[in-house]
Amino acid sequence: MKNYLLPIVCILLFVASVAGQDITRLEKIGDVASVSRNDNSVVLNCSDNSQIRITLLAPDLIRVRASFSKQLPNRDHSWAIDKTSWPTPRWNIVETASSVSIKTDAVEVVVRRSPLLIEFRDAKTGAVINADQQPLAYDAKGLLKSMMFDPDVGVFVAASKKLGFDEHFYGLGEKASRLDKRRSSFINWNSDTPGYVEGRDPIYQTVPFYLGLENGAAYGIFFDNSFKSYFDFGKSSQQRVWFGAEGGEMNYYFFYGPQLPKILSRYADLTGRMPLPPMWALGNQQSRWSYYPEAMVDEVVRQYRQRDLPLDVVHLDIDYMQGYRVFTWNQNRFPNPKEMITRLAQQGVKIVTIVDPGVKHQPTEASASRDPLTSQEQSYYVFNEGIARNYFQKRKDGRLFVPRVWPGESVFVDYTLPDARRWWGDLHRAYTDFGVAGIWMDMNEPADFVDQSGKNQIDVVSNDEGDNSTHAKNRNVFALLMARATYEGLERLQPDKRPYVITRAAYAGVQRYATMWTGDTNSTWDGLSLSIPMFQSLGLSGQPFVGSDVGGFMGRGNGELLTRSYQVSFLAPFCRNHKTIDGYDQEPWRFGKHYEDIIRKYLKLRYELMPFLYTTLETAHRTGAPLFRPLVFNYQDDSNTYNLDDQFMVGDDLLVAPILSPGITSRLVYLPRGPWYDYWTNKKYSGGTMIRVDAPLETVPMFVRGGAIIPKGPPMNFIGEKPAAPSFVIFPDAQGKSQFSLYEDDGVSPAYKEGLYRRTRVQASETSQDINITVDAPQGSFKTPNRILSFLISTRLLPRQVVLDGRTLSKAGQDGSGWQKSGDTLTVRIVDDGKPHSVNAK
Ligand code: MIG
Repeated sequence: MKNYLLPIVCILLFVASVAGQDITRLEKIGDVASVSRNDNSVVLNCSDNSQIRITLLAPDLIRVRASFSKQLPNRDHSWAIDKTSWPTPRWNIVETASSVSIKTDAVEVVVRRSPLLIEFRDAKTGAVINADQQPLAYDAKGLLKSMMFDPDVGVFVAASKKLGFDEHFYGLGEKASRLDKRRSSFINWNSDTPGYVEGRDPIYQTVPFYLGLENGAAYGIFFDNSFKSYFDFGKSSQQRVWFGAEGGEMNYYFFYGPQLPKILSRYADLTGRMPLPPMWALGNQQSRWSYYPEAMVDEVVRQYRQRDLPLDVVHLDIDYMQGYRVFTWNQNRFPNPKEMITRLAQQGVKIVTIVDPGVKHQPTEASASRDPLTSQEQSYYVFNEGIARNYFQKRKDGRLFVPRVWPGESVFVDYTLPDARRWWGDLHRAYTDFGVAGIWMDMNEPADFVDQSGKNQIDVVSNDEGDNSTHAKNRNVFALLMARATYEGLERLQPDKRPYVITRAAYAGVQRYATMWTGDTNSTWDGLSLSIPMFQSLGLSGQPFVGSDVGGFMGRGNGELLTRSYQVSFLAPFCRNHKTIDGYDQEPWRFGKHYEDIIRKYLKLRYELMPFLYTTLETAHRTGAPLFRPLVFNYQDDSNTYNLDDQFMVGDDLLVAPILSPGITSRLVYLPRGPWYDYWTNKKYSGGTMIRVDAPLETVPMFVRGGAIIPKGPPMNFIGEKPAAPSFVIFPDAQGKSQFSLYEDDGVSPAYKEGLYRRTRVQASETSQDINITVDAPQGSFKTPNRILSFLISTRLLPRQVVLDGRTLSKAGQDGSGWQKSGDTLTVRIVDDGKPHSVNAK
């Protein structure tokens, strides 16, 4: 019962506080009094001494920064921004008596002088994309002070935009809400919210970035402000969208598409790209709070292997440590981590350890051994070092800040200090020395058992690049900086390996350092259903590597729920079954063979689709396009997709419509313009319509886009078990054409950044007379050993001959090449020697 009441109370409190914020009563910025310009920006000096700087970063990226009743400060710092210097785009400015027009090749910013209203238009068509509903405003009279987290620190700032009659809203990071955020409002204040349900807000992360879509044209707004922030998409008023924060600057970036992928790509330019994690991060993962001792870990792995279930990673939750002391190991439970990890490695299994920010508060004079296996009961090296170096957070009055978390009384590192970040990163040798492969960061909202609202931390000071600011500003970036410390530490400790970091809390930009999971979900059908819009929204907010505890974290699941849950997560980037300490066991076999057999089918399919998933992951790294995405990302001209969040796409080519309630064995599926092919039966649909399909427990409805070529690999128990030998399954579009560019690299090292990858474009075209397949010369310097590439196409054609590079291909060549027609499927095998090839079958 407890679990249910808490969220309800919170929702009520939340509704009350937002209603209390009538932003129309705030002081509006003055009129434009004068205009000055420099190389890439325009400064509007206002009648009330306020200033607005409009900076043209790219044709489609405009920054708006304002200060109220004072000059813009020189200090301009953000933890989120990755790229600060941009080549000046072509632009011009035209001033009239009533307005100022600033125009790039893509966007025209029209500023009305009085009242000061900013409008963004499409530079080519003149169409208004986004317009102020009232001038930028601030709380000059302190009207909102009573509801603010720290009224002594900030002044509320707000921007308001006209709400389009048919405008849809996406993004905003991790929110327990549906895909389209229209007529909803949200707060950003990183919070530990176990057992959250739909509507609970805020939860763990803050990504103050949203997308608007109306009349087929999309834009984005990133309000880069780490204070407690508010977004209202037409909830408090039908006229208005507004966003604001309890301090800091009015500072936002406007992105113009009109296509969503272009906005996501620009957002990745600005806030950074997700580096490629190791390929095995896409492998199946298993966790539990907590697996110990060592023999238990061995047993889990043994079960996996014996049951022929693929597995790449086992996670160790907080009980591997000595009394929850981070960077230590409990010697009774894990007497020899290195030996255990080596043993598991022989079975293809990697270990990821959890790390919390709370360092046990353990003042002692004695010096402690830095050996993470030596008892730290008398004296704890992490605490001692952090104290000696003055890296822990303090209150304003100079006292050490002592929150309570898992170790009991604890301290937190001031991650805004570069030296402290370096120290924290280097501490991870306690794991990497033993072969730990990745770090799972928890509790970094930061949670504090004394008081989860943050009040206990209100006067905690962070260095913040010399700003010495307090919690009101720093809470939401705490996890981002912890992730940075961890990622950079792993990079230094293991320069030849890609870091793998998972985080619970975050701020915008976190994708540069960490992947994420959605925290403490419920083992319920509602929880499962909610995971889809959450993954989709995260993907639209610059975080492409996402996942949820498969089966749900809290409560008691069942075989059907677990199976359906795998039918969602088998294509999520992060696929990890995890369960709370007192929850019912839910490893894939726990509900009996019937369910286990179905789960096995999906885990195996995930591994077979690995070449496709990995290629899609690399696309996300390079372009910001998420793997797990809503249909609107690819079909934004199709209004049927605008609030579709019970089905999803993976990359451009797979569409999945999972079952999200018990006892259901068929469902409606919307297929956008086609053709589409049923993955299981190959049945062809023309698309642009709703279909009903069967979905017995063993089948998740899944479709392939006509025009795709899906690369598949051999079945594997773990990533890298077998050499890649891609087989390409061809799904022609309406013109009979299809194509794919397969991405490959060594899967583990950062050498891909230096061009050590291989990109192989394959194309196919089918007519009633013949089939042509081409393999282009690969790009990149990664070499694969000679191997067989297979092409599979379902076709009526019964070829009399197949020609490879102008020569007849025998049915079974000695080098493994050949072709065959069996049933409807034509299979052609060619030797991949890294050269271009062409095949004609007729
Ligand atoms: O206060 O480490 O979300 O995955 O198992 C709970 C114990 C702390 C919360 C994480 C969960 C993890 C648990 N942690």
